[in-house]
Amino acid sequence: MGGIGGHLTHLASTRVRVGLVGLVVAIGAVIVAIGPSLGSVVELQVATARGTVDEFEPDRLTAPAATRIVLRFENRSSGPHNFTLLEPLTVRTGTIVEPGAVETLEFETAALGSYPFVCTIHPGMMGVLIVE
Ligand SMILES: [Cu+2]
Repeated sequence: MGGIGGHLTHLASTRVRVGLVGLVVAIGAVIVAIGPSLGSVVELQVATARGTVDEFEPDRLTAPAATRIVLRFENRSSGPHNFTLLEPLTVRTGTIVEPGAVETLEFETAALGSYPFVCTIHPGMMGVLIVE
């Protein structure tokens, strides 16, 4: 009796183990899939050019979609500037960021695309955030 019964029990427990491994793999895949919304944060840095040239450095930022962004804006120039993402993001620093000042913005990226940003004080001072 013991021989066949033991063999069947062994088969059953093997099947349970395979099932558990599959479950763990499935849960892992779900965590990877929703990872970006579960606290992963992308840090971006953007500054203004040193001196008197009205430019962002860099003027092209990239970030993944549906991700929490912490963006650090530093005004390295000798005049006031701001960092203003245009609609639909509408994320902005104060209107006047004094020379030497830093402002940190937090927001979430949405759909893929190009999101222009400007300094509202200086026409033509612009850049783009590419969500890819
Ligand atoms: Cu400016």
